[in-house]
Amino acid sequence: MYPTHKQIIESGLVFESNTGKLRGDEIIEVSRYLKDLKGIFEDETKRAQLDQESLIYQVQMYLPEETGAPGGLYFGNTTIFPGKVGNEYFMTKGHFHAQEDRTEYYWGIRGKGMLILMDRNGNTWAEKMTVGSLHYIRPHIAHRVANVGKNPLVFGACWPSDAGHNYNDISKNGFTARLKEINGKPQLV
Ligand code: M6P
Ligand code: ZN
Repeated sequence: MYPTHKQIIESGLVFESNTGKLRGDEIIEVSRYLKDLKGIFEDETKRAQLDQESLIYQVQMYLPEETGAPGGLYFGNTTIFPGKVGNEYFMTKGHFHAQEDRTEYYWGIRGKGMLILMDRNGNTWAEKMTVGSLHYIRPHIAHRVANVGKNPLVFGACWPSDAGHNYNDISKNGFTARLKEINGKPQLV
């Protein structure tokens, strides 16, 4: 698996900087449909009435170390399609890290979004995500991203291989504010 001394090789991995797409043999892809997002949006009745096969977001991931291994870095991207459930924008499930002090970088590649952040005291705020914006997610901060534009939103992510995902707290209690379109613009309410 390791190259020999003085060998020059290709990495075998490509990150397309304009689209954010990852290419390589070991890239994993996950698709989230509306049917996978039960309880994520405020208006669950509305979510259940919409086409359950609608693709809401897709994730590409490169996970070169074993899950939970200390010291490794995972790399990925997420594409969120434009749309809303009622007046709440399409968004990721959102999570704390299972090892809560683990951090993460997100960066905007395409489209317009909002990175919604929440601390353990229940304060929720958001950072505007645009092409080229860079976001550092601090320890103990839950994070989710919403697409607030008319085109697909693509963002990159890099996180520690021992971070893990804690979805339970979010599926139980949600974030303490929701990002909705009010008078034509995104607002946390
Ligand atoms: C980013 C990273 C991934 C995460 C994905 C989707 O690419 O943070 O770890 O899985 O976004 O977010 P979520 O898991 O909250 O649906
Ligand atoms: Zn994360």
